[in-house]
Amino acid sequence: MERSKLLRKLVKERVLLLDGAMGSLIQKHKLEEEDFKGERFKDHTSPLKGDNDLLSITQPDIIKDIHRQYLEAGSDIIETNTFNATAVSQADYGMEDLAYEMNLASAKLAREAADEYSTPEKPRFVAGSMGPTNKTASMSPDVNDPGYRAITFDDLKDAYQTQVKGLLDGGVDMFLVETIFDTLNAKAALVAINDELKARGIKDFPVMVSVTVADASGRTLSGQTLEAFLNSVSHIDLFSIGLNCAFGAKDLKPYVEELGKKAPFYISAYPNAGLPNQFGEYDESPEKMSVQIKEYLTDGLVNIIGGCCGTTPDHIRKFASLLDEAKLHQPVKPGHTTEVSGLEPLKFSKEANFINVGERTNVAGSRKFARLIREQKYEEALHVARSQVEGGAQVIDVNMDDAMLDAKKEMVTFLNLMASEPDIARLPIMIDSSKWEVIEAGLKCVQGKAIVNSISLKEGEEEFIKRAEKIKTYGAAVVVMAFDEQGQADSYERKIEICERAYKLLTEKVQFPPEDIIFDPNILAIATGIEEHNNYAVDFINATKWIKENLPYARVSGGVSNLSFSFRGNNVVREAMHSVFLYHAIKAGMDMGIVNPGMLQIYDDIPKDLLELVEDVVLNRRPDATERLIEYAEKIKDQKAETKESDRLAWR
Ligand code: THG
Repeated sequence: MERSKLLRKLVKERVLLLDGAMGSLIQKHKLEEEDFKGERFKDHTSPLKGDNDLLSITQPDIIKDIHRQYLEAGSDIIETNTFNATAVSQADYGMEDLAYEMNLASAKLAREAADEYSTPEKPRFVAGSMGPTNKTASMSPDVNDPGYRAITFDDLKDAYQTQVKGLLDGGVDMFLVETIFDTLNAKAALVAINDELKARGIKDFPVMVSVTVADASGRTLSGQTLEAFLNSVSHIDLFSIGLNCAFGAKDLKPYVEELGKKAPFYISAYPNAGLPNQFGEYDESPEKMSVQIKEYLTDGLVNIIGGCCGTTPDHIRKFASLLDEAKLHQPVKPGHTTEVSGLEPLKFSKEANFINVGERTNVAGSRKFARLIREQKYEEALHVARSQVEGGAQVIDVNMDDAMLDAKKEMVTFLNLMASEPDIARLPIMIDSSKWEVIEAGLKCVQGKAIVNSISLKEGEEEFIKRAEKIKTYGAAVVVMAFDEQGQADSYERKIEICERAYKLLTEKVQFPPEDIIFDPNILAIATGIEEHNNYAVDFINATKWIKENLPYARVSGGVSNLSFSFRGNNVVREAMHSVFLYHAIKAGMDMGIVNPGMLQIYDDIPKDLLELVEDVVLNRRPDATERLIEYAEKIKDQKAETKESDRLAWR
């Protein structure tokens, strides 16, 4: 049987046993500088003591012996000695060029050891260990320069891909992306795995991910909650998700439990041997630790169990003796709810009703924001983002498309700056650009699950599919505009025709999760004086209803402020138009809207006379509706208007 199939069969039958720590067993050998260097690197200029991953090349017998000890103890899965075997981490030792070879050698050693012990009754597996590296892609190491990053997504991804190649060539059965402290690093690893498997035409290859929490807040070092993290990596059909390192088994337990309640994957846990003692060492005995591990097993929390820092073959042997009492964890059924994330999760649900996306951080939609970006007043630009959060935005739309700006550079700069503000970074990001390269650059900056705004069939099916595949690989939801080769859909028929075609392509050709598709059937300006525009709002509302009834799990969004462009300068009328429109569109199923969160009036508070005029316009109820609303607008000229009357006339 194919090894991946065998693994999937076994995990349904029993809890699988991982191995324990490698480092503490290496330490017992009291290796010195020359042992690390071996014959081959005796002239290497920088010190190599401590480069444990190098030992797979210079001291292979020691590493293989450790693998054997864990296999002897009963491990079903052993991890390769490659936690730091990337060019990124090896740079500390001047060994970055050796990354591929280290992974190859380590994978071979583990493979050979596993094969020695493998029997038909107890097959043994090798997991390619991929650590987080010593750099973090979504945080700045320099407190005075929060937008700075010591490593880019692309560099990390390339380094991981080299690791993946070595591991695959050496014969691993699965990957284990572990001790994740920054989800963006993990996403780079997952993209590397995806790309390499795809290049080799490998279809079914198990991937395990294991996150670590920084402290009792239960968040990662980069600030994400567990659920936000889960949303960031769930686009991949993972073999398992879980936790390692962090605390001892006792303190890790509630987090393992939480993941198990939410994740549609098998659950793994490999805690440290207790909390560190005064010397920073972990020394919980096998007996003591196994009391906790037993609870994991009997409570049905896990499918894969093992040990991290401080655990030994004796720990693993003890765990092995408990497996018969284990109750298997049953992964939750995958749902079809749309879930995105920043540092915190955001779920589209009945309770959430309607999701507000803040429109103000858009250089094309706000003169003030455009000026701040042009003048590089980022501190103040961040205030714009923050005030939207305070005003009730649940997602932040960021758009840097302006002929005067380097949109890609500004997108990266601003997203990195936002990431350093926990009150803003809480929210998922909507990456808004008409340029694909800007979108892709943005996707490489966010650790959360973002929303791409947008793609469409404007440039044909091939380009559409290519972009959708990329977005799926990065793990984002997507806004799909009702736009095709013929242009923008402005009628009901065109809107639903394009959305249906896009839905089919996405779900059938790309296997894009339908719940991550958000259609935007175009909110266009009404009451412009041009008769053909009069039914635009009605068409949008009807198209929304059709989409929600005919395209399962897909969502509907739109840029609400577009609707009232012809009343620029008159915020009273604009707000009333938005409220009336949303009142009807939400009833028809609209899930989300790009809005000015500070400018939403409550429907019931709209003065009765204005309400009637606005309903006439929005619902296209009478031929003179526009004229009548304009008349009213002239009367109540908004004093606080942001834009001048001359602008309004110019627009007309
Ligand atoms: N669909 C999708 N994305 C979109 C849109 C859409 N992104 C951009 C836009 N449309 C939504 N965002 C805005 C932002 C601001 C305004 C309208 C839409 C707006 N701005 C004021 C104006 O022009 O009068 C600017 C006032 C000022 O300068 O402060 O109305 O439809 N997927």
